[in-house]
Amino acid sequence: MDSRESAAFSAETYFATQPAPPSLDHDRASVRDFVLRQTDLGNKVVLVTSGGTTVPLERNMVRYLDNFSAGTRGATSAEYFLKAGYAVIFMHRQFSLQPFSRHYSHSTNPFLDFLEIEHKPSASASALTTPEITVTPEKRADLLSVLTAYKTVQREGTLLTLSFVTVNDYLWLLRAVSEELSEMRRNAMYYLAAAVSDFFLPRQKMSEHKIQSGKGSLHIEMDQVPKILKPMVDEWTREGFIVSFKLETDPQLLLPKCRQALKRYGHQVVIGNDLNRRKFEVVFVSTNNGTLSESWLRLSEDLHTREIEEDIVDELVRRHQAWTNIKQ
Ligand code: 9Z3
Repeated sequence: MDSRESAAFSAETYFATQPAPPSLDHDRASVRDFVLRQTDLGNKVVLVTSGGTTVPLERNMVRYLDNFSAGTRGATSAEYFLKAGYAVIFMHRQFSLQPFSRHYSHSTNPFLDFLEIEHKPSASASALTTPEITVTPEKRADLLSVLTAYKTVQREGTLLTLSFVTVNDYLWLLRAVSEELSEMRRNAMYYLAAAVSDFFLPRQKMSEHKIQSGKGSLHIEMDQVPKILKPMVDEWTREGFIVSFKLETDPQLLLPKCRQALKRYGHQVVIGNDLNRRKFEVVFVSTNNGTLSESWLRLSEDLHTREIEEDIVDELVRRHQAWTNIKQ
């Protein structure tokens, strides 16, 4: 696909021409209530975005382009933020991994595989035995720890889950959530781990029905998705602590692209990750009194049972604390 000729939409033009998702008002209201409640409780709030966005090619969608992301980074980080005492707005791609349930993903650790059926003898000797469900002994400790954390979060009401599918859903929802969360000023953090499409097909150019295959090869010209971090920093978030992720596959490009993003948008941290090394190595790029600072965070070989998100979140909680201590 050739990106040289694609038009650049400003955020303003984007929102003036592309339709809002039907659930937007409902989602905005739930964020407003959540923010009010967390403010009363004195909790800091982090918005975690997670999973990839899609770009539909037809209005009655049969085909779409997708951005790679299982949602591991976002779901895992959300758990560590909750553990650190934050309330979390978890904005994720529908059906991607979620905090807590991610441990029992259907493909890697299907929960049916660690449940057992036990036949307990019934009170009367003549009656049939009653089947009961139990957990395989070697899985009990892990399940108990995940379940305890999950139930605590449910009881305390510190997790709000919202979902998106298309890049259009994502952009509208991100703006609405940011505007609501900006009420918390410096007590809000924005952790943008979702993998967001760079190109999209505006509604006005989309075919109404399924694109037919009879005409040979398919040529689609896509427009550029507006650089949403700009209005996010300048207009929507009012002093919030903003962390974006940069994903590259060419290691030579990673640091230059992180620096460029930080310079262009002026937010607090860019975390760079290489697609193939992202589970054990990331780089934090930020500015310190106007000077660029870069620090690598790596899991050592012997710590492969540890999750790198634990260290990422520790570092961000520390930096966010320093950020909230700055008096304006
Ligand atoms: C990331 O870089 C995430 O860390 C991953 C996580 C998508 C690599 P998984 O969910 O993967 O654990 O499988 N997210 C940001 C990707 C992105 O689209 N960044 C934009 C860019 O690189 C800037 S916002 O241009």
